Amino acid sequence: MSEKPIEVVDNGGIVRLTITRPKALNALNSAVLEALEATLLELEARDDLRAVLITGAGEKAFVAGADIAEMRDKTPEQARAFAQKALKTFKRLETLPVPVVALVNGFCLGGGCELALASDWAVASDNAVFGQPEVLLGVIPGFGGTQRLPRRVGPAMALDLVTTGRKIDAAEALRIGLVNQVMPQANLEAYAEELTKQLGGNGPEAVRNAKQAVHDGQDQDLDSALALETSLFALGFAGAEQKEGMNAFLEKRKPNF
Ligand code: CO8
Repeated sequence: MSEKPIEVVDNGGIVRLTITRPKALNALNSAVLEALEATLLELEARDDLRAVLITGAGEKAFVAGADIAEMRDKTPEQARAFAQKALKTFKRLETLPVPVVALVNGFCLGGGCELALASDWAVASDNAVFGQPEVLLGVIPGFGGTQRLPRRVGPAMALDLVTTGRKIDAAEALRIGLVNQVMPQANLEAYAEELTKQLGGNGPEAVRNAKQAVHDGQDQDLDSALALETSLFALGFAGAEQKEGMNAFLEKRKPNF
């Protein structure tokens, strides 16, 4: 591979990550996963990070899945290690303390769909194609699809997608809640960049706490999750953001976070 597997563009804490393997439709092989993890480790250590956009190079694919050529000859132990490598990396992405937007510019299949599911937002071109086609390869999703997909779209639709392996278009992905927004490819870049900038301009403490409440709350019973929300809500009153946000409202001006 001549290109760097992950291209990083940093615009004052608004970071764009591009998976750069267009000849293989950005399929996730070990090199890509390792580069993504190393990049996320660097991002985690920064205190000026405000938002992340993740996409795939080229106009055809976001990510067309885990690399089938690399997986074909794996033993069960090697397959487990490969899946664990991806799960660890996707978890890092999911738990970044800033909003993560997936810009889905084409095929978003298997591990690609699972990568979008580990992002907070997904915006897609109207020609994007989604699916968890692993059963058609004789396996099941291994990068979180059987767990994050039902959490996003509900168990009935998740079972449909993972057991049929059928592909769905962007309109259906929007209807079932897999993506937040769909638009023509020509408008997508500008929209996703603006959205990421806008999300990055919100108060970072409030955004971090909101993200944690939603993610951590989903795996708890309702009472525990509501208690978590109360703790994070109250925590907000300990920081400068709450004072600035509420003062700005009362003074009829924009807050400066
Ligand atoms: N892995 C490796 N190479 C790929 C992949 C992939 N997932 N997808 C596409 N490519 C390669 C093709 O082999 C081809 O390479 P070459 O030019 O050298 O022949 C190149 O990208 C272009 O692809 P196509 O010629 O196939 O392009 P088309 O426009 O004809 O078709 C498709 C596009 C429909 C996206 C087609 O490429 C396709 O079906 N790809 C595979 C989609 C898929 O099944 N994805 C799921 C993979 S499995 C997975 O992600 C689950 C992970 C579970 C983890 C388990 C841990 C071990």
